Amino acid sequence: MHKARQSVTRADRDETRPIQGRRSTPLTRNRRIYAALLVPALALAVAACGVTPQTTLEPTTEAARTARDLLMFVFWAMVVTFVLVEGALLYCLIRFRRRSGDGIPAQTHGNTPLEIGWTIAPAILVVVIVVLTVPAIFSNARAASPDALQVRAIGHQWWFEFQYPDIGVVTANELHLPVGRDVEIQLESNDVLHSFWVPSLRGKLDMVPGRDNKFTIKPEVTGTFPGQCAEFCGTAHALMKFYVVVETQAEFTAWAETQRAERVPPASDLARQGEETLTLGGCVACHTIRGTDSAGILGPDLTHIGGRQHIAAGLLENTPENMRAWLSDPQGVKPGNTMVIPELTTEQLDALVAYMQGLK
Ligand code: HEC
Ligand SMILES: [Cu+2]
Repeated sequence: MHKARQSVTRADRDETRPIQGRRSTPLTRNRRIYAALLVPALALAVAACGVTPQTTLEPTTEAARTARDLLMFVFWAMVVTFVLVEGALLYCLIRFRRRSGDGIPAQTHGNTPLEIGWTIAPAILVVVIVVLTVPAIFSNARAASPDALQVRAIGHQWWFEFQYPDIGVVTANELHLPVGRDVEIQLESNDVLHSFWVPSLRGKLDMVPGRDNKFTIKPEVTGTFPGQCAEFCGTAHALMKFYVVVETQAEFTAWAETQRAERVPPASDLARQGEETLTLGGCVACHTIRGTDSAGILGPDLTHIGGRQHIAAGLLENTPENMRAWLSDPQGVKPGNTMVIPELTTEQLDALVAYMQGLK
């Protein structure tokens, strides 16, 4: 059985040999050059985008710094190991290469000091990594201070719900936090596995249905930090993003005050028409807009959607054009998402867009 398989492989290899041996034509050579250039070009493009990049290398909290420092230690240890090992290899290849006239070299078997050396050296390195990692794990898992702000973050296919039980706020896809205060985030899921990840604030942690996962974040600088679901959760997983807005205590208090209130009543006839369309368009079945008949819980709370920077879980900036695009064709904008609505007329779209923008 084993033998048979081997002979097949050898036959295959023989067949492909003439093809592999062919000289590369100018065309394939050019292609290879393009392919080689593509990698740095892509890296540049990736590096160029994003004002506050979604990267673990720019930590803004103690927890994120601890993780970055560990990463850098392991990285440099790896670089040194690589250079030493590859250097030794290259040295041996060149220094001891076969020269013309050389006979068969002296045959040796094993070298006890060398073997002990290259077993102990990596073992020491691993021990050092463990000694650095264990305290980092404990410090990252520290309990929140008793006055910590409590947040429930709930993963839905494919958006994030945020509840602040102590201050009576419910919102989605944009988590506001005050700077300089412990926040205890309780991670939950409404359906499947998700993962909460804001690289500049701390490492990821899974949102597991029926399981009580939580961690503490203490934001140190104000700003807007991008986050992303980091556990494959279905069709629109890659488009399940969110933002964390870290602001001063005063800004946070004002924001929370606005969020607690019922919706701002429509300020124009067009917007009033928009509110009436909530029933015709079926929005009431899935969305809550406090102060109206809309009390659905399948989609994000829209009571203050007009004040959010993005829509569709961080996918689009919240502009009238994008809101219109979203309401005209939610499946086209975010394939697979669970918002299904009847086709709306131009008048209904105008009215709904005006209404949504007014829900500050
Ligand atoms: C079948 C349930 C359902 C219906 C009906 C529905 N929606 Fe949605 N809606 C959702 C879900 C689920 C999302 C989240 C989509 C995502 O990002 O994956 C959503 C997202 C949105 C968002 C973006 C919210 C955010 O924070 O990103 C807006 C705005 C919105 N819906 C408006 C409407 C309007 C207006 C109607 C009525 C014309 C409507 N929806 C009808 C389920 C629904
Ligand atoms: Cu996901």
